[in-house]
Amino acid sequence: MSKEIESQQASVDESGEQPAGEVLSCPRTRRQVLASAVALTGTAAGAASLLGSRSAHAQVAGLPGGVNAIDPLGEVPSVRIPVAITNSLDSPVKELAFEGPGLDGAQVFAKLCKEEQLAALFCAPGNYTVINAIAEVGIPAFGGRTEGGMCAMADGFSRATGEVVAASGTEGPGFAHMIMNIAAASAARTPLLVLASNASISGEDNEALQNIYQQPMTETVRKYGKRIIVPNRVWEYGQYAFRQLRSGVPGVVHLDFPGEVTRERFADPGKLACYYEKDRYRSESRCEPSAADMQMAIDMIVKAERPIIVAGQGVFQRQAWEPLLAAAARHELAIVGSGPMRGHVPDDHRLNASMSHDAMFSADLVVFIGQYCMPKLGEYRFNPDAKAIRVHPVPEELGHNWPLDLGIVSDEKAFLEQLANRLPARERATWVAELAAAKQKYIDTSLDYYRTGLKYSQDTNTIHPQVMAKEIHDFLYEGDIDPKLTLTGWGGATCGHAAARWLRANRPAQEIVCQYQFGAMGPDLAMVIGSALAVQRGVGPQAAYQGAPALCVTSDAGIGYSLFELDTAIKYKVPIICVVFNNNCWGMWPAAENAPRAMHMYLFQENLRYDRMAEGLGARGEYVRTPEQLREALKRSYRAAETENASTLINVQSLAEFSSSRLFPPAPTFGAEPGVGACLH
Ligand SMILES: Cc1ncc(C[n+]2csc(CCOP(=O)(O)OP(=O)(O)O)c2C)c(N)n1
Ligand SMILES: [Mg+2]
Repeated sequence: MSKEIESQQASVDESGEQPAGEVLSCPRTRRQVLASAVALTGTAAGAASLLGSRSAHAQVAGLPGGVNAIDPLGEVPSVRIPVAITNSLDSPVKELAFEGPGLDGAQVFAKLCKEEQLAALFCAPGNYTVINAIAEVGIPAFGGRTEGGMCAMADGFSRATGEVVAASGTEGPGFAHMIMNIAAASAARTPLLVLASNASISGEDNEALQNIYQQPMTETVRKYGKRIIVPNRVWEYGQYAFRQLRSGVPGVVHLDFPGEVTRERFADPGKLACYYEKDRYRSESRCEPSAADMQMAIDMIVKAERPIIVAGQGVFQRQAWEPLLAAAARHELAIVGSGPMRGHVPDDHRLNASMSHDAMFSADLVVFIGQYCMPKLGEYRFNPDAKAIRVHPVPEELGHNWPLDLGIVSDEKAFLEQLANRLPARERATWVAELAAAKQKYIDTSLDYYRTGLKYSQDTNTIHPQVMAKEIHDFLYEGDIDPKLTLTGWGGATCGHAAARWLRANRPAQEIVCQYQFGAMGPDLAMVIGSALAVQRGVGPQAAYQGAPALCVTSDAGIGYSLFELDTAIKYKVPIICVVFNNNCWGMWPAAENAPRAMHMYLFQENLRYDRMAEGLGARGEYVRTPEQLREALKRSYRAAETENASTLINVQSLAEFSSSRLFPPAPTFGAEPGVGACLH
């Protein structure tokens, strides 16, 4: 047995949770599996029929909790979900009680997570005692292909719901694989609980397997972190974690659980430090605006000619879109949303300025509410001389990056409720007309880009990114489908610019901005699968759209990071349509135009078949080179998603050259911010 497997087996054995042999033994040959099946069925006739039969599928006793089909030799079995997975998902929830043998440290922590209503856990195996305990208490738990992918999935679930989620990986390699997506979650202020370990305190500093100093690795991308070293403080540190996750501006919390902590048993909760309930270790109290601040804000808004509210992520996080829309309607305020999810300011709302970039510059008052990630002057399309109010739950943030005329410490919802109640009714016909005209201009410009792209498509027999994005737009929002129904997410550079211009968010968290602020290529598909799992379960703002398919636009570079999570989507029956913009390259290749010996580093083999790779993972594959083919593929994929929970990868064959503004103008650029196309703040 290898050293690694030996040590992993030891840790699972020690937890007393899981019969190690079946699960962890090395993969067996087909004949060995059959032979053990024979041993279990106990007859030679059974052996002959299993080994020789070409008839109906037989069964073999296999993994605990599942009896799996076994195929006749000579046939290539199809990809399928084993019974062991279905049975495992249907297994009863474990009630945790200190009576009897007591609870181990991992179970104590799982108990706290359950009481805190942790929305979901995403992991690749490792940190075994902790992930097992969390799954066993009935918290929705998902296992997938890479720790990085599962971390992005957790982030996606949270971006779609605002809920606290967890991502876990094994100490060392599993944790290290998560780091890009932990940083992406941190940039997006996702309430993400990162859990890691499977190592021991006793193994520190002596070259033990997989031991690295993990806490310093998240130092700059987290709100709070701790390697728990005193076993009876496991409940207490759970409190620290959730106090941080559920207060103020959310962020990443990172806890490490060495074996000494997870294995310790507690039959008496009195032995645990600070063992008391959540209403005593944290508070739901929220800060109201002071009367003077509120009055000053109202006076400034009433006095302004062209006021605009930037409804940041905090408005989504506090589910404050109703008072926002009420305040806007009452006083005819322009509203624009910002953050890693879109739709808390609906794109189809008459006062929505998300496409009115040309009018934004004439706003004379900007009210930032819950803007977690603050732009600098000039990074948003507002006149630097416009007056600025900022409403934020954390006082230290006020004045950061953007000079203010009024800073207000307040909960976003509390402020908006007061605003909706106290603003006088008012019409601002000129301002509303300016917003509408600017929106029309944006749409006309987009259509110009599309027409240019269509010509390029016809000239090259490939699909230009603007054409891809417009086809998706028409299919999701202009056809038979309810334009509020489908959750989307997008990434990639050349394709991302185009997708961002054409995707719409007509209700809260209908669109996920996968690369928000951090700009990582690659988490897109995994992140959208996580969001789609929230839709599948109808969590939070996704409740009215439960079961709807989700659509991801990603790139050929991006899919390299996430493709295998299609296996995870299919395993959990979550219907995804993944559109891969295949331009045979990293779209930044123009950066090497003057460096001939560097160019190869930017390019892939041409005409790779991501659709076929997806088929190998059990998904449907579609290959398209014309807008008509894309239209038909979208229809087929959506139908399969709706009727069979099937996932599809659509390989949109394009050209590297479209990333060059010299060869195929205009230049692909991200849109002005804030609003549609925003991904930086
Ligand atoms: C993980 C990661 N690696 C590298 C980069 C730098 N980068 C930004 S855009 C880009 C090209 C992206 O190519 P692709 O994702 O295929 O999108 P395309 O432009 O081809 O549509 C690169 C390399 C990045 N942002 N993130
Ligand atoms: Mg590319």
